[in-house]
Amino acid sequence: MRLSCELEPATAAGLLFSVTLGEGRKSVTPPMPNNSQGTTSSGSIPLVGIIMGSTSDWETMENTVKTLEQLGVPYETRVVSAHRTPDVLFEYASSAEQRGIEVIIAGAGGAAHLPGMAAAKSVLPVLGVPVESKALKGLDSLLSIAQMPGGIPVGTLAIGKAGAINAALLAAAILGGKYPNVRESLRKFRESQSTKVLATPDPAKAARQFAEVIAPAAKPSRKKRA
Ligand code: RP5
Repeated sequence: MRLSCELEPATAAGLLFSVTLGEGRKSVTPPMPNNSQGTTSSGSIPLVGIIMGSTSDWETMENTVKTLEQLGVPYETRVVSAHRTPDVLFEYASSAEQRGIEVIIAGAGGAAHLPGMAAAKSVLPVLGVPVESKALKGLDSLLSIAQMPGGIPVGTLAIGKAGAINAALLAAAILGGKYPNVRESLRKFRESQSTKVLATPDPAKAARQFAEVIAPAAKPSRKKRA
């Protein structure tokens, strides 16, 4: 059986990821308005492949995208389900390296096999983001992703938003060894984060200032009736 994948030309909805199985052809529709290559410098080849098990993971994985955008790291996004579209997963993971992807970030929830299976089909570093599940609050996702048997590692991040942000930062740290501009972006990100924390050393004082000075000044003044 022939199995290949290709990117369709851009459409209004973004790029479609197509899978060819033998003579048949199946297009997987985008999960979100811009399910596509996202870059800050247009035309850049994606270095990070962000995959997720379902469109319902987007709320979490959007944080990975936002963080990579802040750092100026080109990425692409796809819904690739280990359980519902296993052939797409195999094709995506096994072709990622030759397409120029250098790090895969995989977010999934529940019995989350996506990161582990992606890691099994590629020698690229795979970072797993456990998406918070309804039933077990993401503990199931965390254990499914972290407890890989020896031999196939998945770098596992925290559950939910924090993990999604950190996956992007860790991907940037990995890429920083090869791309000095990415390392510099990461350094600036850290500096700006420290500056923000140092700007509010005493939250009690800041809250008092807000209540006494800023909030009253922001209130619309009431006009007196004649
Ligand atoms: C996993 O199942 C996905 O990663 C998602 O977190 C979870 C639930 O998927 P939906 O039923 O919301 O599509 O494969």
